[in-house]
Parts: sequence; C-alpha cells; structure tokens
Amino acid sequence: MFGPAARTPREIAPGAVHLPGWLTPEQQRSLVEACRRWAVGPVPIRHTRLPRGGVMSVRTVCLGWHWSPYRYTRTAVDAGGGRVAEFPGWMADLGRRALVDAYRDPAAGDGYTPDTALINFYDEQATLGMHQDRDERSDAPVVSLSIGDSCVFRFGNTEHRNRPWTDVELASGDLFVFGGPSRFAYHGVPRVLPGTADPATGLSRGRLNITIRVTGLDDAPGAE
Ligand SMILES: O=C(O)CCC(=O)C(=O)O
Repeated sequence: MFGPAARTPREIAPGAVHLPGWLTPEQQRSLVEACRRWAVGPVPIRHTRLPRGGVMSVRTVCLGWHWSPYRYTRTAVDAGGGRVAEFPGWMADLGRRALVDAYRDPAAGDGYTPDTALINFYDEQATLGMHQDRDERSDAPVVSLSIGDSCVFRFGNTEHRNRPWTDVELASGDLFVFGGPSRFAYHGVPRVLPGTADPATGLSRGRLNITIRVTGLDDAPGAE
C-alpha cells in the first residue's frame, strides 16, 4: 500500500522505527535488479556457514565489506576469496534519506556514512534467529529495506534473545531503522509469508532484505 496513511512512522521501541511503504515501486524494481547482479558476483550469493557447523537458511551477498561469522573483511574469506562489490554512493544517500524520514528530523542523516550492506534473500522456508548486529565498531543506526514477500520481523530487547519482543509485519517497500537505545536490540525473522509478494517488483517469490550499516572499520595494510 502506498499513500500518506502508509507513510506514518511507527516507533516500535526508542530509536526503532517502522515506516511502511517507504520505497516506491520503481525503487523496489531497481533494487531487485541491482541485487540480482550482485548475487552473481564478484562474490556470489551464498548460504553462510556458522562456526559450529550449521548453515544459515538465508542466502547473503555483501557490498563494501564481506560479513562472515563474526567479522568484516574486504575479501570473501569464506566464499572464494574475491573482493566484494563496492558499496555504492547512491545507497549511502538512500540510507541518509531513510534516517531523515524515519526520525522525522532533517538533520538525522548528517554525518551518516554507511560503508556496507548485507543483502539477504529468504526463500519461503528461510528464517533468521534472534541475534544482535554487533560486528560493527560503530553504534550508527542500521537501515533495513524489505522487498518481495512480507515477513514477521521480531524486534526484541538489548539484554537477551527472549521476550519481551514486538512482532512487526514487514511488507515490500517497508523501511525499518534501529538506532540509539535500540541499536543493539536482538531481532530476527521467524517467518516469511509466502504468496504475499507483488511480482511487479521483479521478485515474485521470496523476500529480499537489505541492511545498510556503518562498520566503523578502516582498511589496514595487509587487511583481508
Ligand atoms: O531480514 C530482516 O528483516 C532482518 C535482517 C537482519 O536481521 C540482519 O541482516 O542482521
């Protein structure tokens, strides 16, 4: 749904805001096209292997920095060794605009310089367990964009992965921002809602989620 009523930010917790219908259909289509290109390479999209032997059900491709449990590197140390695609300047602009709109503050994007994005693709069975985004050396907000099938997004507390939490339905085009006191809240995706995607986005099945982040990292000589 698009229109003024759909664009009212809803604060889920202090610093955590859901803004439905933020991306236009055209923006969603062009993000889907860009993600399809990034999924092919230079580092192909993959199921991330976890240190204890598990494999994540989502498939992930990264921009700017490559995330593997539990660090960022410039090269895909667990996926062929290639250097990840550049984090595009237009995506940094999108991240700044997201903060302005979510926090309803024209200055909210000032000084926000994201340098990575994790792009997750969920098929109809994929889920993401409760976790904190804490491999960044920065407490700058995380900007999350959703396209395709809706999902149940579980937004919890900063102490542990259990209740209290709030379940939010994220639909195609929705923005979710978490920063400030909610930056290190546990969150996850217990369920994708199959059959809810609008094929007009170019994604007729499954769900795409893009999180735009500030790593707070610098390239050091000899960095991977
Ligand atoms: O798919 C989502 O909405 C959340 C993604 C997420 O939690 C993450 O990438 O850390």
